[in-house]
Amino acid sequence: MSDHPEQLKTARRVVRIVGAPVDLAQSRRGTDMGPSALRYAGLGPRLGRLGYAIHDCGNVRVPVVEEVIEHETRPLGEGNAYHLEAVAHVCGAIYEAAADCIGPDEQAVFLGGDHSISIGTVAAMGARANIGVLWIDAHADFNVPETSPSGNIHGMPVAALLGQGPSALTAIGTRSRLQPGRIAMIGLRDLDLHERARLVQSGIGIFTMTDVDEHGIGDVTRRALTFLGPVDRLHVSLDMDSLDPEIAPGVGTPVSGGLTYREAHLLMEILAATRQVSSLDIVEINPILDVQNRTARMAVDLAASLFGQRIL
Ligand SMILES: [Mn+2]
Repeated sequence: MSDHPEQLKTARRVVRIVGAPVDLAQSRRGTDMGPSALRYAGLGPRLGRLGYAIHDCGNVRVPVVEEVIEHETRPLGEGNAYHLEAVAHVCGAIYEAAADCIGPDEQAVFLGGDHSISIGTVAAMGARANIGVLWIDAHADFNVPETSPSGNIHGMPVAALLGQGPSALTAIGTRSRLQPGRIAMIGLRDLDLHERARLVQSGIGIFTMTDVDEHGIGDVTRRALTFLGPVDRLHVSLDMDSLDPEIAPGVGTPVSGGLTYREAHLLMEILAATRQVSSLDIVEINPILDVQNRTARMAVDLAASLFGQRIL
């Protein structure tokens, strides 16, 4: 695949990069190194070659877990959510950073970090436009503390964005509460028991790996866009565990049977063709578990496809 700078003939569009080195919301250490892995894999220059003006806003300040534990009075907040106070604080900081750093007509790439960061990123992008969210993930991330088997908040962001779960999380970005009909999930294949029951009744668009097998990723992606209906902008929340672990081994919660390399690129290309994509989260990369930064390099390839790189 070659880059096509001539695709963007109008004034150079701006892409802001915001890093959120968070590993507080899951139990395997290492996702805090995701922003470094993605920058090292050349994310900025790669998007720059597509004709964008790239500005890196740096990282949001995130405490390390040792620091959090030292000051924490209750590790399990509101029943069953580890490091709730610290995660809520960080998500609020991500929300503020997105609001401060990203101009009204600019695009953004948020570098996780575990998937809790999306509580801040989606709320921030939703505050400025009527957005549709594509949640590309092996998991639904739709737990609340009462249903979560682990108490890890990276399994709760979608619920929080819909106003369900601990008030510390649902308070972030309340001005722009997302509706379930504005979220479509693609790639699901591993749901917790009680989460599944909640999800079925939620009104969220659900497209599992079975749908991908049965209808193909092209059809599934178009159905997901139809489900979202008319929106001003699209936010893509890309959990790298949506991909098959064979091609993306550096994630904390790998599940076999994920999207292939070609499926993932076609998904991105179809979304790019809408010309509505305003923002992207790249989350759950764990460089400690990765093989020579393969997962971050894969993510950079996918980001390029989402931001308009095409074969022809
Ligand atoms: Mn996730």
